[in-house]
Amino acid sequence: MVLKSVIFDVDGTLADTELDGHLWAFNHVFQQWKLPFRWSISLYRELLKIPGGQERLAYYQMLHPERVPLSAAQIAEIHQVKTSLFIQRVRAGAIPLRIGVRSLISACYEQHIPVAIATTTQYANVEALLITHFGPQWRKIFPVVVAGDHVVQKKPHPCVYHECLQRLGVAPDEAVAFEDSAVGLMAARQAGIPTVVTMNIWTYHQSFPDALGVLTGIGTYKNPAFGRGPHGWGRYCLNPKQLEEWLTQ
Ligand code: XBP
Ligand code: MG
Repeated sequence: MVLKSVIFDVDGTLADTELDGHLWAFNHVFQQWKLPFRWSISLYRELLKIPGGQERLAYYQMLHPERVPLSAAQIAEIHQVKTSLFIQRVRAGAIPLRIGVRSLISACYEQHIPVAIATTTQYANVEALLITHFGPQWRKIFPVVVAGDHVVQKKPHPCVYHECLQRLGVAPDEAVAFEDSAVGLMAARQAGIPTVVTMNIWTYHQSFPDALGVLTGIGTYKNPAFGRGPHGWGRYCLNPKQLEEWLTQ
């Protein structure tokens, strides 16, 4: 099987955006709006089960209406402010790429393997992250970006991945997806795409059925990732050749 594309999830996969990005921005805007609560790390871990930041805040309001005396329009406004704070944070360089991401993406670009993005977050957040880390020419490296505000249904619905495959012009089994969460894995697998999970502090406890591999990251030669690939447990530094071998299992 030939590897014709690699599709990356963003939050938790391309970069650890949740703690120092989204959670920081949410608590910042709650303070600005003088709301009587902050989201702790343990609470946010629970709330992350709800895909979509705006949906997440609406869910929290449903649980605690007395704390969140806001209309749907105000929740949407808060989410917009959160997004602009997140973008400021990203542009200030506060959100690095995860280990191994840049080297894998560079290898794909050199080998003319298109890299796509399939994410629940807003397009503006993705654009800020890619401009910051790949410069103004980022669209040459990422010819396809499908974000949460481009689709009607967010993950675990597979439509971001269906849209990616359609724009890339590749079949599901000619691509490999990278995800960090069970929700994201479900979306990619429902689209039929072989998927590698690079888990993190928010998702290590989740189960990842039907994943091509479950690793601590993508890894580099100096800092290999650990986990389970198709051949079993080991240390890995994933590259396009390795992914193509995994596809032909
Ligand atoms: C993760 C999400 C997003 C982010 C917050 O997206 O569920 O909602 O947590 O971003 P993915 P927004 O892992 O698919 O990249 O507030 O823009 O939704
Ligand atoms: Mg994710």
